[in-house]
Amino acid sequence: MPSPNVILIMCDQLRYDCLGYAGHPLVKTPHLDRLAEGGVVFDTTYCPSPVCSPARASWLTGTYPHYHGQLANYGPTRLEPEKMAVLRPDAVTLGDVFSANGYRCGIAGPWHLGHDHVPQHGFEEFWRVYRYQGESRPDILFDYFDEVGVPNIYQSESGPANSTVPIEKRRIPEIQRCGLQYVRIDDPRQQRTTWTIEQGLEFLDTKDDRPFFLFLSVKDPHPLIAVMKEWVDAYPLEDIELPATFKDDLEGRPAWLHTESGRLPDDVDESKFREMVAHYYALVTHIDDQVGRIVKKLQELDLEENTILAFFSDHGEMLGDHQTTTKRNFFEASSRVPCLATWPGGLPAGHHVEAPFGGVDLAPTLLDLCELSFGGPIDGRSVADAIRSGAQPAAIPVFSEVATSDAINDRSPAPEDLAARVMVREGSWKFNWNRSDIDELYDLPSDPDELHNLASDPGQADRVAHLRGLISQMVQHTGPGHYHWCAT
Ligand SMILES: [Ca+2]
Repeated sequence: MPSPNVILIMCDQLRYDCLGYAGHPLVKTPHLDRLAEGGVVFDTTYCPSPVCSPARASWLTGTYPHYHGQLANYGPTRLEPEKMAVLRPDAVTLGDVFSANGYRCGIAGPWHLGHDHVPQHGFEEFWRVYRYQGESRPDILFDYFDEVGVPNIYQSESGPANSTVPIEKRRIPEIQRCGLQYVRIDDPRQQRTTWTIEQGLEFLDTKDDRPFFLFLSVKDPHPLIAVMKEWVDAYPLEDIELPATFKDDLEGRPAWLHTESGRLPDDVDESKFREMVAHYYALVTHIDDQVGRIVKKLQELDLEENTILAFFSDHGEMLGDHQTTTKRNFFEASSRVPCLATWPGGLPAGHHVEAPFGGVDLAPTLLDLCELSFGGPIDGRSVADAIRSGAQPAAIPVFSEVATSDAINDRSPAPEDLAARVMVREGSWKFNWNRSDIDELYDLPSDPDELHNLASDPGQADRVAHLRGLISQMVQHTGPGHYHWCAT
């Protein structure tokens, strides 16, 4: 059989449980449900870092942030090396490996790893990256909005004064406080995921003799949550339940969680919040609909049988869990993500991998399925052999690392902020080692809502020591970098 094609669809801020196949009682994702039935679902996947750029760099390199070195979010004003906000130039990504092995590579959507306007890392031939960082022009997506004459809903308030969209239609002040802006749009051409998918369709339509690697970087359902009314109407507000931990006072948990920007005020307007959730669900359904267009195109071009399609999210979304929105913590909603892979010609249908799966494991697994490898040190491991035969890979600990919000958003280049927290999940246990705050230990089967922090329980001292040891080993495997504080 010729080398398989690979399509990577990476969403941004999609919760692990907001999918039909994951058992959500409301969210409609018929196309993804069909993919799950026809492929391999990694039921318990953790992102390598619960924030954008560090996570993306990890998914693409199979390495944790301490090794790839992108510890903060990229932004055009964050180019100094000490801010650690740009992917190391010598980092080896999936694009580099596929390109070096004769694949035609293409990317559409945000790159978000540094110098977004410069084609790089194997994607030079088809680089349809919009900047996402707001004001920089030219921007391929913003130029498209101008070209077709639709209002640019993604233009931020500080953008050009000639924007045709009134500010009140771009941002909803009450919810902006909570970090999750939402708005309805009237014209489907205003939607950025639609545009990204259309670039992907063009890439597929121009296929040549080479195998291909297509990376579709879907910026949704990250705010701004902009979605057509028809999808929102599918989610009546009276059906939407607030999470069980919506009023969590965080007693016994680290102090930093109280002051995060996603922390909801005690008097949050619950009906407005439900409205935001309805828009989030609606946008997930829109993403699903767009994934369906890619699948249909593969069928039309007779490419489905020998194309590996992986779908996942860079990190999750709290969506009100623990009185919080967005991410940057290790609670399940923030650190767990959906992840599935289909390949009708090479992977079994309906196979569920139950053991925890690390975000750094996906890239080496995809390469292995194509009989390729990174050829250098990485943190992840391939589970290709197990999933090809419908078996369960051996359970190993999985990790996640994150900086403080100050470091992520450019206010602090201090190493103690850039490398602040590490999570390990082993078996039923989750341990969070917080550099400058109390640690956390949760037994997930008996405490799925992560309300009872057992880290200071004397009866758990041996377990805590063991889990710290796992983290120490992990960061030393590829060198601890700024995470030297947990290397001993
Ligand atoms: Ca993100």
